[in-house]
Amino acid sequence: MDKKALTKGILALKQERNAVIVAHNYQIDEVQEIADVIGDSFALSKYCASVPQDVIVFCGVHFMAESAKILSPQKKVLLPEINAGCPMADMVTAEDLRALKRDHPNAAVVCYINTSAEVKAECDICCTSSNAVKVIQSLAEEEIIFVPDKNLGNYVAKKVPEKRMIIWDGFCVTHHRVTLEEVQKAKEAHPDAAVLVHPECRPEVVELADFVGSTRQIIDFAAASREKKFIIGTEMGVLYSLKRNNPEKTFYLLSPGLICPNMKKTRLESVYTALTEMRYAIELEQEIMIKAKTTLERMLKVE
Ligand code: CIZ
Ligand code: SF4
Repeated sequence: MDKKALTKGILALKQERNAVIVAHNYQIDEVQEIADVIGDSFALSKYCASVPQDVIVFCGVHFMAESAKILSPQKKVLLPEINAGCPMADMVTAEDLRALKRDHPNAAVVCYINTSAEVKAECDICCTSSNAVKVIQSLAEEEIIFVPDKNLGNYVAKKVPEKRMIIWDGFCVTHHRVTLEEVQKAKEAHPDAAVLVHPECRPEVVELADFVGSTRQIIDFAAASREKKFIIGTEMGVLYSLKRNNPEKTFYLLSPGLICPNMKKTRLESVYTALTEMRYAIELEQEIMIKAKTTLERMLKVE
């Protein structure tokens, strides 16, 4: 089937199945085009919980579809590509975390949203890259376990020096690949462009940025800014919204390495098949789901 036929088929199936399609900011353009809404993982999960449809097609990676399921346990949440995972989320297991908690019994346990439902179930509170500083500031405990992203963890630690942070050694293979030399070169090539980067990048990269934020914050910042040119230090999928929302502005990707292979697994064909075969449905253990929901909901109270 060509793109036109696939799009038509997807729209028809969406009606038939009473489904909503959501796409993460890192998805390929064609998938973002057919989605009902585009956004970051948490905004999409909240959106899924608020709509009347009872089938959710989550175009993203595994932990994101899990979060949607946790917030909408009664709905069918489909992840079109079952092997679309997040290597960073896989860097910490519930068992690893239980061992760390035994070593630090007084610490509050904070997980980045990029974690499995099992890991979330072991934590006190979740955070995103938009609210990590606020979440950690909201905690009474002085000692904080933070999993799994060391770059986000170190970025937050600098902003909350009053806390003692025990940071897991995980990282995003895509953002961590960006080097200091690449930022220096990009700034030399485009001296009049503002540098916007994600906190999953290395500290030396973050250090040279004009603005540090989540995908949503980068998209909002570029729209509100008086600047006309931007160097973008996050996954290339955000260029879709950036260009569409700001046709008069110019965006340069900081590094050609800023591409997440897992996010690119979902194609129009995957969405079509997901709706035809109702696959792959996310199923979670009841107990895990209840505990992980508490972890996510505690974050909502901080926002
Ligand atoms: O929470 C998300 O969607 C991720 C992983 C990144 C971001 O900055 O939006
Ligand atoms: Fe995971 Fe990084 Fe891909 Fe995001 S960009 S899904 S953190 S590997």
